[in-house]
Amino acid sequence: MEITPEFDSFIRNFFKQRRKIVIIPHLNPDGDALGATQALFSYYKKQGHRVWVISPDAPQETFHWMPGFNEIIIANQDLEKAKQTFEEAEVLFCLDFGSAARAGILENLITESSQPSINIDHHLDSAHFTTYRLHDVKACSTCELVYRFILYQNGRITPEVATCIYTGILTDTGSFRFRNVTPEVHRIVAELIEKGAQTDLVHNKIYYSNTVEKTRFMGYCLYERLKILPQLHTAYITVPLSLQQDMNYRVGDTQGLVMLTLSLKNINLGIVLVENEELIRMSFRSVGSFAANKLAARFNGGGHYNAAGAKSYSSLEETEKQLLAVLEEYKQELDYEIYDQVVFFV
Ligand SMILES: [Mn+2]
Repeated sequence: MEITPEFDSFIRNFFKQRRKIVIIPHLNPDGDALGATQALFSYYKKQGHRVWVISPDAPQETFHWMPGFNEIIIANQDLEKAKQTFEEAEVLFCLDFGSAARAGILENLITESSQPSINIDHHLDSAHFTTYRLHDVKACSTCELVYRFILYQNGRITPEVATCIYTGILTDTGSFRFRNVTPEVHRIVAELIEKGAQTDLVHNKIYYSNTVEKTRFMGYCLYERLKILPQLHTAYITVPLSLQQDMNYRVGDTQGLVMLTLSLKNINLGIVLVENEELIRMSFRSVGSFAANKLAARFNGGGHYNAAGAKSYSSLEETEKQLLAVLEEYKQELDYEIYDQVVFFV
């Protein structure tokens, strides 16, 4: 993590006064984005600043227990309030995204703002779009960087902050199983637990709080729609729109499905294609040496080494066909035994 002298002096001076702070996660914020926003929200609020989190769209209910969740301003539901808050703000934080476009409806407000702005992010394809930037692709999560950022300011990690940061690390590392997990990540987690992170609560709220509908929906997908390509060590599921209508689908119900495809023995790559009104969402997860983001890039997407995504504007059938053709090209790269690779991990 590198902090330039300019950024350093900004941090040291700017927050001496009480400030009005706006914090923004990316569209459809995940555990890392919200962990980061709510950690900083909680941290700065405790120091007496006025703080608002403005999300481009509604965060999933899964995260309702996070500190300040009910105060989040949802820009696509109340754009006027979002605009007013932007005008009042003296500094903007953009967390867990690397280009203003990832803030959806807030894109122009960010690019046209005159206040100093700070981006904290760990994505590979991150651009410099703010005044100051804390960017490290080696960080397992934006939450890891927020943690370092708070310590850099000699800030106090409260149980609330620790719990939020833990959430981001947990979700962005696939529960500590991706390649981005270094010994340092576990050291940080040890410190977070010492500071009061509610690890059992977070696990329960995120992974053990499914609705009955979601559970049945996932069960149906696994029973009826799972396809295995043994030669390619790949398992995938396609979820057509009609199925979602039949089964009372709610946004977020396919989350977790892709990890289930990856839970199979001898499967190194798991994929889920979800059709919605305008496009197909593609999720890729890998275990071991296969780079999921390289595959996502073939569909103009991106992400992390073992977790990536893309969008397709072709039909579901066409996208599946394209995917199968592209996968053939990676046949050799996909052909490994995860156990043989373990010792070679760097
Ligand atoms: Mn992240």
